[in-house]
Amino acid sequence: MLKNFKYTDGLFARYANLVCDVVVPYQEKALRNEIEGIAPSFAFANFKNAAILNKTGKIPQDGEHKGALYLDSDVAKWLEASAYSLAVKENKDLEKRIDQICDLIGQAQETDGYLDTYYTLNAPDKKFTYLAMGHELYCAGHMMEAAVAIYDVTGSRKLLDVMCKNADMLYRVFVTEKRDGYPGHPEIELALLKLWKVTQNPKYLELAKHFIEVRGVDRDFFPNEYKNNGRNDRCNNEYYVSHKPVREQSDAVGHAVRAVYLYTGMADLAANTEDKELEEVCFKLFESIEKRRMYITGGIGSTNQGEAFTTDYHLPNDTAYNETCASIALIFFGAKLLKLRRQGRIADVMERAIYNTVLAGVELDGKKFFYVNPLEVMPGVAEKVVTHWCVRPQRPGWFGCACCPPNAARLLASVAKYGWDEEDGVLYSNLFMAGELSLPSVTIEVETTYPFGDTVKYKVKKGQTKLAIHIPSFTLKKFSVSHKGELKDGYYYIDAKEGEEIVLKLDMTPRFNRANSNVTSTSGMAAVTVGPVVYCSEEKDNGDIFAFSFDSSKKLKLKAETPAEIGGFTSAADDLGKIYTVEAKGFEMVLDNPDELYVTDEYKEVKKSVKLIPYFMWANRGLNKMRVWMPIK
Ligand code: FUB
Ligand code: ZN
Repeated sequence: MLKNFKYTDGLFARYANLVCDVVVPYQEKALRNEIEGIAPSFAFANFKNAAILNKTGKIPQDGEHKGALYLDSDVAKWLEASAYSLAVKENKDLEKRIDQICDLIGQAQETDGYLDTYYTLNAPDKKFTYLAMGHELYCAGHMMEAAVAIYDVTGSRKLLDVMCKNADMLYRVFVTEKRDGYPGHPEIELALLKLWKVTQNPKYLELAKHFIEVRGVDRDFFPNEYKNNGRNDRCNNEYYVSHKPVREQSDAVGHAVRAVYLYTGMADLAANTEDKELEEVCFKLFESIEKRRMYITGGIGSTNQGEAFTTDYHLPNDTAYNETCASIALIFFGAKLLKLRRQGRIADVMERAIYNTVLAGVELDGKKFFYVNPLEVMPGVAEKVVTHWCVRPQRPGWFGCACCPPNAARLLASVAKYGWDEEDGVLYSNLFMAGELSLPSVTIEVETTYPFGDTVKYKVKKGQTKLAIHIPSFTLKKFSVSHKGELKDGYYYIDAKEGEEIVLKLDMTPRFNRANSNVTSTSGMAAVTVGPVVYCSEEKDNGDIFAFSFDSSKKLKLKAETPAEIGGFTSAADDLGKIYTVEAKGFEMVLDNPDELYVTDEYKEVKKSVKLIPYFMWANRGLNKMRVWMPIK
């Protein structure tokens, strides 16, 4: 759907253009270590040095691998984002550079197909001996994804051939020669399935299935690797999502990105092999996330300890980890689940993740990024106190472990892939986006300012189709469609014919949300949403937000404003146009003597209104207190 869809305007067009014009060039410079004042990256340097070693037999002076051992994956994700950006906007220079980088990657590949600059440069005799943390298969997976993206968008097979050679080598090692083990960081499973789809080589499907099926069967595998690699600490199989064979898993546990990349591969495998048992497992895992382990913002992974899921309903706001990559993974997982069952609740979760955590992961100027996405921030505590050290109150320009920035780039450049789907003559509209979709069967133009507007218009310019429109759950009780159709599992099915205009009206009333009482961190609190967008209160607009309580008897008021009208945003926010803000009424507690720590009667409650802005726009106006959930009376 990527090449078939052309954005016109609106939020996703804004981000797709931002990725093309700012994010991709900025990240290329960051990866080339050309930006001063941000965490250095040696990602391209490592490929260059591996290529020199392959050519000359010698590592150049000072040419050993530097940086995190999975740095190759940053280049891969950036390449994937760049390829998608070419589908949004033609860019001959970038296309040429992508091609040159593919040459470099080919030169860094060893003759047998092995590709991983860390092991090639620093530990050639240790290949595949530390799958738990070695990340060779993770990096290979990301590079396979990049190869498929470049092939899809440009038709170039250069990197695809490199990665097929790599996959052939992996097939030989793990299937033909039966080497034990499976990836410590899942990713290659979903990537091999992509590679299989474009090449139709059955070995890639078989290898993906192999890695999925052997996971967690030998539970001593990673503990033994720890010992063999001189590690004396306990190996936590849950962290690696290898605590049980995948078919026995039912709760989302462990490192959130590892877990959800794995589930994505499992769901895709289930869909392509009609494996009902695996499908059932995937839905149990999804339900564990959707019903018990996900933040209102679509963030997942409650703790920084192991960047992991914790336990049911444990969703603390100020120490939330919510890695940007984990929410991106949730969108990938959702897209595969939708192939199995067309249920609107899956698209609801995708909306939560994208409109809140994923967008919050990128500064409005496209040059700074969040890795961790808390729902409450007190600048004096964040980053300082040991329990909050990973909570950044402002987005940095780069990270030593920079997995999230290029991941956000590849997602935001390819939202159309998740927004649309076509199967058995039905065109699914999963996410609303303004633009024109041209398929052999039908051309449809969509007009909308969603999520800052209540109307979505589908104009059938050519052809006809059965159109299934996702009706988000927030509006299921109140929506209208200009055409007669059938509502089933959160999708509205219509026969859309040439020349017709289908008008969908949604209920964008601002609402208070309450969490299940098992979520102790939000007890007595409410969060405001308008459609899929979660709102937050910032000190910049409202002063001491920690002294404020909502008045539940007062209606929330919706306003359409530009960032300039709200105030304090840089010009980078101007192209957002009119967004919704919410005015909420309530009370502010004012102590008679603010020097006191505790008081009984010596305080007043004064009436106060606060302005709420979309959560994804927080931390764009300097250091600032922020809160999503606030007490309600
Ligand atoms: O291990 C590679 C990446 O780094 C993971 O996906 C992230 O969670 C971060 O740990
Ligand atoms: Zn990340």
